[in-house]
Amino acid sequence: MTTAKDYIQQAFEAVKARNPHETEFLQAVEELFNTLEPVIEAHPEYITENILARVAEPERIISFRVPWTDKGGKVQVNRGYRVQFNSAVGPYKGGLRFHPTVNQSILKFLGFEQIFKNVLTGLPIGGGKGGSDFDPKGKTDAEIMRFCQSFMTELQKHIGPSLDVPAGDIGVGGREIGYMYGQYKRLRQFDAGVLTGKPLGFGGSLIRPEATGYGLVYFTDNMLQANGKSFKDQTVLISGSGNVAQFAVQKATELGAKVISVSDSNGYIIDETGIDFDLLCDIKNNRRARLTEYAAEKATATYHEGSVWNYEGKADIALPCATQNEIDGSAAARLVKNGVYCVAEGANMPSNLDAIHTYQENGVLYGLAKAANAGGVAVSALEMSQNSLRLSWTAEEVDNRLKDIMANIFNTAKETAEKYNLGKDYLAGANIAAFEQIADAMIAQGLV
Ligand code: NDP
Ligand code: 2IT
Repeated sequence: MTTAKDYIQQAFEAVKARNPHETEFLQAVEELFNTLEPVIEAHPEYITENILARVAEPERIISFRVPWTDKGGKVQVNRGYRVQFNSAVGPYKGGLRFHPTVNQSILKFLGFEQIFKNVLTGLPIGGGKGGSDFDPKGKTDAEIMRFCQSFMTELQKHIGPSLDVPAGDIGVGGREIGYMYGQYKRLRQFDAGVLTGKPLGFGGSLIRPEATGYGLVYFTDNMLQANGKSFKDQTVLISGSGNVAQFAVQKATELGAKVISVSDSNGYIIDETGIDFDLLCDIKNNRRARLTEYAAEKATATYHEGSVWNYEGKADIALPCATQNEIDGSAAARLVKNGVYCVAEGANMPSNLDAIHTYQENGVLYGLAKAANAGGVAVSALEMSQNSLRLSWTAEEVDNRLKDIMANIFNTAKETAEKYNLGKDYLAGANIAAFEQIADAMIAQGLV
């Protein structure tokens, strides 16, 4: 009889052999598979059903040409994708990323993680992700609009409110969703539920812009409180300065923390008096400018080139909110050395496998991305509900639902870890709980 351990290893080797160059995807699969031995031991049918091979293969990947004209009238071509990974519990759901680094491996890692994140929310949404290697930086509004229109002209053939519901991610916010929604409507019909993260005037939900950052802080607060701590008077490092980072700054500050950093892909700000949320939002959202402007305008702030994870000062809590693999083993060791006892992930897969290992060896409270940043997609699912009901809920109602969902996710991770005698391993707890639900749903639907 194959043991759970042997099965996991064989299944991972097979995924590697099939996707040899997809390093980010393999990393996400390895991280999940590494935690599954106890649940596969408890469910021998997962081996006979070969569920690991099935769950690691996307149901469908769509890849397409996106031609558009730049402001000089020159014809440009980008590549667009949608990875429809798993629909066992609902329509494919997940963001669109516009960034020059986008490729199939990155979208497969994001789509794979989305399956488990989404089921943790307790809402009926499957896993998907998409995007393009288009670089929005420095583009005019009209260029962004033409790109979004061309992208949606193809994508609309493959999505729908009960089929696949995209949203934002890096490089895609309310402006881009608005342009894509407008094009969808011209080609199809008014169908508010086909995209989430829409502006408020045509079906968007209150609290969706805030949801990932707020949800991250709610999750972390639950994790801290379960361990006799809180945000009060804690020094917090945040990376990134986009949608997720901004609202994490705001909510952590509201709960009594002092957030001393934000960053972008060039450098980082340290502001010992606490990051000024209004100034940050004005620079990033209204002026669409760089963080150097923050340091130029705020006397207490300093700007430093490079990664914020090179910072050598003391801190208590780290909330990475920029991008994948921003924290490696040596950065994680630096955090531990400088007093960080809690890391929770607003970004997707910001910690590489060495970094996770370092947290675990040092007893760092670790809130994995799939659990900690699920607030964004959770409120997206609430936006879908409101669109179906043709109603809008108040900010307070959505925020209260978000708080409940994040508390439930933390409790699920905690209780599952306890059930399998894994102590405070919330990574394993969340992975196991999510995987079990997906595996059982797939098996109950026959050979899918
Ligand atoms: P934004 O585009 O609003 O902001 C992205 C931020 O990350 C910017 O500050 C950007 O800096 C920085 N960044 C991007 N790429 C890199 C890089 N290669 N190195 C260093 N910094 C980088 O995106 P979001 O805030 O929406 O997304 C941030 C993270 O959160 C992503 O990992 C995303 O997948 C994840 N996430 C987002 C959700 C959402 O609802 N939006 C939900 C759940 C997770 P610069 O301006 O220099 O590029
Ligand atoms: O990574 C994510 O969860 C998101 N970018 C949000 C996806 C969504 O559908 O709101």
